[in-house]
Amino acid sequence: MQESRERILSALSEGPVTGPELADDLEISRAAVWKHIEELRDAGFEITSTGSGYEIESVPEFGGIAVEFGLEAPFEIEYHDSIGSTNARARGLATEGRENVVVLADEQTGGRGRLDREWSSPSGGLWLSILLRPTRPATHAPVYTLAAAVATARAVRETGVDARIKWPNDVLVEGRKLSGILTEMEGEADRISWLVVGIGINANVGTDRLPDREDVTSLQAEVGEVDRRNLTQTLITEFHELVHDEGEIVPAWRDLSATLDRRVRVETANGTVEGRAIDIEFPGSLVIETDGEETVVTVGDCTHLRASEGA
Ligand code: BT5
Repeated sequence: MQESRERILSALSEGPVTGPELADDLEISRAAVWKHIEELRDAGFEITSTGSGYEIESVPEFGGIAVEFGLEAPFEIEYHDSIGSTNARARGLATEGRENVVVLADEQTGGRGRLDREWSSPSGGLWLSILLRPTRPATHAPVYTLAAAVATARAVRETGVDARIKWPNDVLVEGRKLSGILTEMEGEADRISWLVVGIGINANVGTDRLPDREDVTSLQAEVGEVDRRNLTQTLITEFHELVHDEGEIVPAWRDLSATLDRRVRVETANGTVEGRAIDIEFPGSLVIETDGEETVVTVGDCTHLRASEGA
């Protein structure tokens, strides 16, 4: 966000402030202050102007500036009413050298899951991609998927749903998929160049606009309309805090897991592994026990089996 707009918002968040005071504090002209105020009004902020100064009466329901307003994490938000895919846009920004940007959209027309699967992203959902440049080896990338899953589960739990994480990248409510995560990166073996963590949450969308399957749900279906601005801010802040407190990620994931202690079938490039999921290991591998033998899987599609199913 432009620095002076950010400072205007921060000054306004503390109560009424006059144009001349803002101009003095920010060392910009009164005309520039007025331009920023008009820009905020255009973005949907209701700002009144009284004898005691400008005052924010209401913040828009959603959008880039609305999410940045009061966000306690150092990210710029690039908002689109509609876009092909926020991950594709974030990858584009990465090649321009950008970092610490969140691409956020109300609707995606070409949303993607893993292995280029389609991801339904109707208007009303929460579709975002976080672009980072971590100084870490490429092998650590899966920990960002874990952190995103924990952040997502924590954020949606605040709306009242009992969200749990299915390895490696789904957030479920009573076995139904509410959210999916797609992490993409580029780098050398010893260092990540950029990393894009894409998170999709079926927020204010009816299940009639989602894939026609029993095992899909939305926040609207579970608890009714939610405050997407607040949800987005909580999600980004949780994610930011987790990636800066790495020791917390795996334990937090264990606490919120729907997969541990379950019988699972995991399809990997090297075949199928079936057994009991007994643990998760840094940076994100699942440990499966089959007849007393342990197998560690790093990538794959996981199915939860009923106790009676499988070998
Ligand atoms: C995922 O893939 O779960 C990762 C989804 C990531 C989406 C976000 S949205 C923001 C960012 N921009 C993007 O373009 N992508 C990311 P996967 O585990 O492969 O699951 C995909 C499967 O989930 C599909 O094959 C469908 O069966 C199902 N599916 C599609 N849309 C869904 C939805 N909205 N909710 C639940 N399930 C869905």
